Amino acid sequence: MKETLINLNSKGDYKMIKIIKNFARRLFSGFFKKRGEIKLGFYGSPNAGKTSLANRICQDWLGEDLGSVSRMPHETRKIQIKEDVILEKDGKKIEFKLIDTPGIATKIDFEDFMKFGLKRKEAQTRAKEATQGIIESIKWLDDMDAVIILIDSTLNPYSQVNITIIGNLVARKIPVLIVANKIDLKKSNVKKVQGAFPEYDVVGISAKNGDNIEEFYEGLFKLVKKI
Ligand SMILES: Nc1nc2c(ncn2[C@@H]2O[C@H](COP(=O)(O)OP(=O)(O)OP(=O)(O)O)[C@@H](O)[C@H]2O)c(=O)[nH]1
Ligand SMILES: [Mg+2]
Repeated sequence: MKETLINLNSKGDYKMIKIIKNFARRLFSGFFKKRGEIKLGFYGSPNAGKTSLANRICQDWLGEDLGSVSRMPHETRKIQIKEDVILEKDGKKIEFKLIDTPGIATKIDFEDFMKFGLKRKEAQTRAKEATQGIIESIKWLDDMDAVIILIDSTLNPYSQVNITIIGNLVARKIPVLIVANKIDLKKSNVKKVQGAFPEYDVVGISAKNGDNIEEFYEGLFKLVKKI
């Protein structure tokens, strides 16, 4: 390699070798990384609508679902991934790897699941899996290129979970788009979500009905530019 041609005697030359090495490393890592694929995570509290939004995107662009949705919290208890999701806007194509994560909660009580009709044993199993799921969600944070945070806009946005997720992403310099979901419901208050996180872009949608989904896609393309 070119490095061998450089005289190794002075400190300046060592510096030069380092620069060339770093340049080569960057160049090659760029070649081997799957080009254009953006790892997009869906994060938020249980029941915020992460899987519903991921399903909507997959339906819009692939014609298939990503995962199951339920009224009962902690429906997603394992990371679920959909690769090769290609979105197109204004002639620009972007390839995503969608990563739907288990809802993050500060407390899990198996008896809450029994209120949804689960038997004690089933409820205990779900609680155990949900706890594992939260650990998995947090572990995956580092792997994301960008993150969509889903917030149920009918609830108080100043939750410990939302504040902690956003704080972690800021620390890791991972770009964030906040989606205030469930705008089809009367109690929805998108302004309150925007007020809680004034430095972030907030898009109000209904993942269930598809309301305002075009604005969401615009926000997503804007988010990608921040990576
Ligand atoms: N009214 C309304 N309900 C919604 C909307 N989006 C999701 N839901 C409902 O909210 C519940 C939870 O939706 P999910 O998509 O499973 O939520 P999640 O964030 O993936 O939940 P976990 O997997 O438990 O973390 C389901 O009953 C959905 O039908 C929406 O825009 N409007
Ligand atoms: Mg889910």
